[in-house]
Amino acid sequence: LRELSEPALKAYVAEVLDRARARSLALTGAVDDDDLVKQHSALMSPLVWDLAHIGSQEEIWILREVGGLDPMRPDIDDLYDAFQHPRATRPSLPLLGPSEARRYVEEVRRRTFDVLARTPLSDRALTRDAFAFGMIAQHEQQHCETMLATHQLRKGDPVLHAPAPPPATVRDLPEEVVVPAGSFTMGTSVEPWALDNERPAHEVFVDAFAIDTTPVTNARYAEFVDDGGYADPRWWSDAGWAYRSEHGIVAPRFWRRENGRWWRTRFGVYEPVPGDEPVLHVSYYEAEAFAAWAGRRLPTEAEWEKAARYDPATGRSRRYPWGDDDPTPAHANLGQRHLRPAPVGAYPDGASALGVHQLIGDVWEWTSSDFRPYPGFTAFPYREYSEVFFGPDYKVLRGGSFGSDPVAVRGTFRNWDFPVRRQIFAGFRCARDVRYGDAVV
Ligand code: AVJ
Ligand code: FE
Repeated sequence: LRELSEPALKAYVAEVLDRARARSLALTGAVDDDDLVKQHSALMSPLVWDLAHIGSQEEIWILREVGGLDPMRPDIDDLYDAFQHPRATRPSLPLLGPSEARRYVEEVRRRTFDVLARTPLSDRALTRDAFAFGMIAQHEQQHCETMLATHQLRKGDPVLHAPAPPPATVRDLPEEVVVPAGSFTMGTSVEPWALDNERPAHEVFVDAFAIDTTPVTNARYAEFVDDGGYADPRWWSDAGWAYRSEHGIVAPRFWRRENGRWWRTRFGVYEPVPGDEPVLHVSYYEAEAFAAWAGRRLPTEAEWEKAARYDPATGRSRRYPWGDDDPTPAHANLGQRHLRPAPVGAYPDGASALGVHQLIGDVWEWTSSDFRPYPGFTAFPYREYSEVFFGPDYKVLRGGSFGSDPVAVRGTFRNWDFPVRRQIFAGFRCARDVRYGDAVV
């Protein structure tokens, strides 16, 4: 972005905004109006709320803040403020109906393109006005991933369709990669569209560790389940055991045992659980229990980022595992191109310098780290984006899923959620300590 001329930067902004809108309209257009206004799960908003909320945020940050325009609909600001109304109460609000919501987002977008045309996106503005456009494109795509999770919870016939992801092309990958002790640069001060919580760049010393070459697969996870892992308190933290007991959890969300094998429903299609895909729809507590059962642990956030970005040949941190180039379909399973994770070994071109695969795309990966600010953090452009979530209640997830758009995923991108959450597209990989004198295989 930094090297683009102003017209090229504006064309890029237009492209990412158009791509986000195409996805929002596909996700909200796939079901009828009754389905749009209904709540498919207490964890999620009605789809029509997400749609108008996307427009409302765009109105606030582009039309009012960048464009200096007066509010179009000051009466609706409060309805679409995520902090005013918890998700469970959103269906009872006097929300815009489906056609009103569509008209509203369309009108906001028309004015956004007017503001884009008349706003200089010079070098200085790259940190302010151009950031606002990047933030709004990322925001819409984040809600597209949320809407995709709502589709997964929705009952009924399949309405979303996509081609299968690529098959595994590398087999017999080593089980783990050993990363020697040393410091690396975590976070970024230069990535133009990095959000506040990814900043600033800072050096972090990381002890030697080993990390799984690929995310944990369904086949491996099923061994834990079939070994009675959900019934054995030895593997669970106290909080995890309490959660599992209270909710009667016996397997990943959407799994069902039938005729001696595991099945699942995926966007309305009932199918056998594919053994070679990364496990999906597990909470942090389940990931933690699996790791304990396997004699391992979850990676810290710093370990994950070092495995993804550190290049031992140059000592630098890359933007992405494969290098500094933006993601292409050869690198990672992103952008809802495929509506499922790819099998492990499907993306050799996306491997990191250290040889770790599928860090970006496929499934979000739980880390053992609480969501905390980096040293030198400053909230930008508003406290409610990240700052109010810092603390022990949220765990960090890294890497993005098949449902995340490339504009909203980076080597530095940090996602966070409660450790009980399973409706998100989350899996994990394991790590372990490596002590001096350990055999390195
Ligand atoms: C970063 C995914 C945790 O969806 O709650 C959307 C992103 N922030 N609207 C979320 C977000 C405001 C956020 N996560
Ligand atoms: Fe939002």
